[in-house]
Amino acid sequence: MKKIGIIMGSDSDLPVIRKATAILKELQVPFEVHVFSAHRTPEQARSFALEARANGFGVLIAAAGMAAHLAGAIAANTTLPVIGIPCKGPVLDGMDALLSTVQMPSGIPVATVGINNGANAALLACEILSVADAELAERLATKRQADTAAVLAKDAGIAGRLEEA
Ligand code: RP5
Repeated sequence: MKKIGIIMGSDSDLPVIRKATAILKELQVPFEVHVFSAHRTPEQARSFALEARANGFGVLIAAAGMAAHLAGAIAANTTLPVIGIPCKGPVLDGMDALLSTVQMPSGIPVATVGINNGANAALLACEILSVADAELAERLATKRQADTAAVLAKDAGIAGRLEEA
């Protein structure tokens, strides 16, 4: 199976990445995690992207905050699908990173998930890999059913919880 590459701009982005790695572990998808910055370690970020396809990766996830150029910089150096996670920063609540990540020029796409949404980044990466992997597609379908059942259980219990309060 192809690996998923996860790059974060700083180790301060780790709480967001943990949401992604938890899902990849649950779905038994191999992954590798790195700290590379578009600004602080641009050469390492570039090399990783240039070599990613040859190194067995199928999808890349890039998470960064503030002036979040990481996903775009990775996408500029590979034709693998790149998913960007804008991370919430201390000043503009992640809107800075969201716009920096999503507003890519035509020709260099970055599939951008919501602010801090590591879970959706992992799920989308798995969905992309599942196009060529029937077993992963089955695990995704099973997870979707379980997630639906969990919400239905909340529906069944909500009236009782209102009574408790
Ligand atoms: C970005 O700047 C990183 O992705 C992180 O979200 C933000 C702050 O980084 P640190 O100053 O915490 O290392 O490049």
